[in-house]
Amino acid sequence: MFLNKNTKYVLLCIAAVTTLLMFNVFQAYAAPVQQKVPTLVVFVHVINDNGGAMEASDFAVTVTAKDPSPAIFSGSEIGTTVTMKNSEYKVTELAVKAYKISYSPGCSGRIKNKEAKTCVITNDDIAPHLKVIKHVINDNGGTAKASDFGIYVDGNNAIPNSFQGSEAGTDVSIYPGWYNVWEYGLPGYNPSYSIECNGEINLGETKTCTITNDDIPKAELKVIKHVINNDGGTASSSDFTMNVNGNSPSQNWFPGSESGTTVTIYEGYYDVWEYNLAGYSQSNSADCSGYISGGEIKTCTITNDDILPAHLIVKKHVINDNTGMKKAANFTMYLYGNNPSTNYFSGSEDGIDVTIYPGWFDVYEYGDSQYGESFSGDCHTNINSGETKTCTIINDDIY
Ligand SMILES: [Ca+2]
Ligand SMILES: [Ca+2]
Ligand SMILES: [Ca+2]
Ligand SMILES: [Ca+2]
Repeated sequence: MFLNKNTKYVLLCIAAVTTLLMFNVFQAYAAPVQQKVPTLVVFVHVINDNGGAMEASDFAVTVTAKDPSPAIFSGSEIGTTVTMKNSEYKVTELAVKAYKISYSPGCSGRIKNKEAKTCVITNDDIAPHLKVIKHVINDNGGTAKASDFGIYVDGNNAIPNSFQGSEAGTDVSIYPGWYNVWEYGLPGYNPSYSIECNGEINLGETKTCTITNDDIPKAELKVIKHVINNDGGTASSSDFTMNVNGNSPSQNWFPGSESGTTVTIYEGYYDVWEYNLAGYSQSNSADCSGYISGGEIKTCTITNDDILPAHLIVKKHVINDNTGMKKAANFTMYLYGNNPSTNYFSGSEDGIDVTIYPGWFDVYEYGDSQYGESFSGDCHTNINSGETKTCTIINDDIY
């Protein structure tokens, strides 16, 4: 191989530089330069076990020391390495709403050269807190207690979400978001909800819901059933069944009573009914329907007066002057009217006396094709109390 002088020199130089570089690389791996400045690794840890959504990078960290680098930075769960000079140091985090900050011991103190320390900042989300108070006012004779009311909380992971009311209040843990507190009311109590019984609750917030139930004064309704039997009637007051409709009456079906039956009832519209009996007229006093206020006392009297019945004489007259052979009893009579004593019977030349109550009536018969049929007297008309009317149906044989 032939090399001139210049070429040899260049190769020598390359070899020298290469050797130097290799030596340096080897040095770098084999014996790194000893750490001289103090180092601090800052970990920012976030616990979101109550519905929080912040991340480590949402927290700003400041390091106070001599020449810290970096001095201000966003938090990191994997840690941020900060160098500084031999000095007192302190790590602080900018407070974030609804997170509780805690610092590990390494977050402040003194750091010397060659020292490496660790600081852990923990940020725990603060659960929203809902307090539910049940308040009962019994200033009108009510006897219910707070615990008689069942309370329910609709919301984000509310615990407990159903419980008995308490005057001292019940603490409910809940995640942030919309919520609503409600109860099963009791009859006789007016509920009212405070403003914080529904709405939105945020991390770290405390809200108080008070449900107040005020007893409603009751009213009294006296129901008197009066029966007048001056026309042969025999029913007594207890033969009539009374019915009270309204706001939770203490009883709504009961037998009538001349001395009266007292029904307690809550404020509101009401009415009193009865099952009337045939043969009695019915009249209700003014307070048998309307509106009753708390504390009011009203009396309803339903009077039933026996009605003097009427008499309807139904006669059947048969004329057999051709070849007819039938008698009155061969014809069947029937009638429609107000509660007649009979409505289906055999014809009679003497007449059948039917007791009937006032009102419209109609008398008919089952005819016969051999006989013509005519009505005389009162067979389709009105009858009054105590009146007597006669209806005659005449049948004349045709052939
Ligand atoms: Ca938490
Ligand atoms: Ca009250
Ligand atoms: Ca009468
Ligand atoms: Ca004839």
